[in-house]
Amino acid sequence: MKLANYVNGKWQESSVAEYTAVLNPANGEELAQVPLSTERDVDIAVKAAKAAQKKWAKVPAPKRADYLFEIGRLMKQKKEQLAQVLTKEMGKVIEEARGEVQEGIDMAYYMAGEGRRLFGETTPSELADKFAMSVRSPIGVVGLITPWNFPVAIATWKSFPAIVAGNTFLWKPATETPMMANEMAQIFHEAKLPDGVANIVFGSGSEVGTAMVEHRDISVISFTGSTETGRKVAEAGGRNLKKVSLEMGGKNAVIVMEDANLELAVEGILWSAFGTAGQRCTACSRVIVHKDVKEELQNRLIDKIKTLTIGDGLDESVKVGPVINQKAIEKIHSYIGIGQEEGATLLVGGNILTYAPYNKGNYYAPTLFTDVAPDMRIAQEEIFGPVVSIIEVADFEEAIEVNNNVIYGLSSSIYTTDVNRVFKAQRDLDTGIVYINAGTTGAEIHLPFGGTKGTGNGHRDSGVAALDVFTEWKSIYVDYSGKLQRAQIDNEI
Ligand code: UN1
Repeated sequence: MKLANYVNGKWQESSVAEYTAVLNPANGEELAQVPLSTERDVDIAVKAAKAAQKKWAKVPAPKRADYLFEIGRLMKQKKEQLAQVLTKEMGKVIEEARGEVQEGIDMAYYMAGEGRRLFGETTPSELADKFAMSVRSPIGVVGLITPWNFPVAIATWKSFPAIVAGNTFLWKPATETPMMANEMAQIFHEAKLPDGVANIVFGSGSEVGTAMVEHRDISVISFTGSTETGRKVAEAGGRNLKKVSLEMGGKNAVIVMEDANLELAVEGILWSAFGTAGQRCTACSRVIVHKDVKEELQNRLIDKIKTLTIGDGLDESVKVGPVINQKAIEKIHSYIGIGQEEGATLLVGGNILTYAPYNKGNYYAPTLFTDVAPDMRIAQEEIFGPVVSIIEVADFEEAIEVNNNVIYGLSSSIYTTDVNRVFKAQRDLDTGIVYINAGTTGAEIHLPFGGTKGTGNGHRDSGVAALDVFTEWKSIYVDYSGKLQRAQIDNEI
């Protein structure tokens, strides 16, 4: 199957006939061919999006929302089909794929509701017979650049608020997961979204992504991906005076205090560290544990990790699927040597699964390190795979300090039964998302999603906060006094 860009309501071949293969990470099977489009394709799509936006902005927001209700309904109807495609192309286990599609459905209905809110403010004017209010205005054409690890959910976090607010978009999905984007194109089409509102151009970050960031008619770039690429996007976006919203890496920790329910903590760590084979921005890659329970927690984790079933995510009994590609395998594996050289102790895993039936896919054994010092590279750098480091601490204060002592600030978690510690932790953990007695993953779509420090640049996906990325505030003053009234001058009593 050769995929085609979706531009102005039609599937259009890229202007250059260069393609790359989309491979199933579970078994290496070729699933599709994705075009490597060019700057010219971006330009054509932006022209269509720009023309469509003028009309789209005039459609009343509750009407725009009706399309989202329909998109949500279609996603729900096709949930199983979408989940199957997602597992095949990305590798996450089918139960999680269903969860991810559900995240998209939730976002559709939630943002559709915003069509009847999009609240601004009315406020008294300082002058008599004058009215003041603020409204959210659409910005224009927005550019969305999304990663392969959540190929549908993250795209919905960005595209749905964008369109309900009256923008049109150009979306560049990751080349590893274009089939999900193609499924979404079909849904946009079936929902009869007006031509040019949703546009998808496939291709590389260096060609298509760069063309988007440099394009004068794209006003906003919303990007989720690596810190390295995010920095380039921010630099180019800054030069071009674009609003740039970035969602990047994480080095998320679960803190386990001596008074924690250990059984619960073990479950939370396993789920958030090895779910999606550790390939979530929110995945737990550090466990910060109080010295009194370290041994016990460690032993329980070792036992449980050994029971995790690894394999093709389409098999319902599998808990850990493959990682995305061979490059990821190499990166993950390189950290095993780095950790051991720095003096960490490898407890479980640390190997590529090279024997049948794993030899056809990209499988990495769930891995646990202990005696990790907080400043070791395995405790500081994002590995993006099923690798966890145990760090021992003496008390609560040290646990918070270790948690915060990384360049990232996405998600954190603490297991404790002490209510005073709970409130101190939720105040002092320097991350955009904090969990109490739950692992580091599992964000819900109606709350802001994003992080502090090197994780982002102050914006948020999801929740009402997403609307701030895709709207401009407009302040409106209506003077009905019939005379000149000068603010700050004619308002003395
Ligand atoms: C991501 O890893 O980039 O909270 C997104 C979670 C999911 C979203 C993760 N709802 O883990």
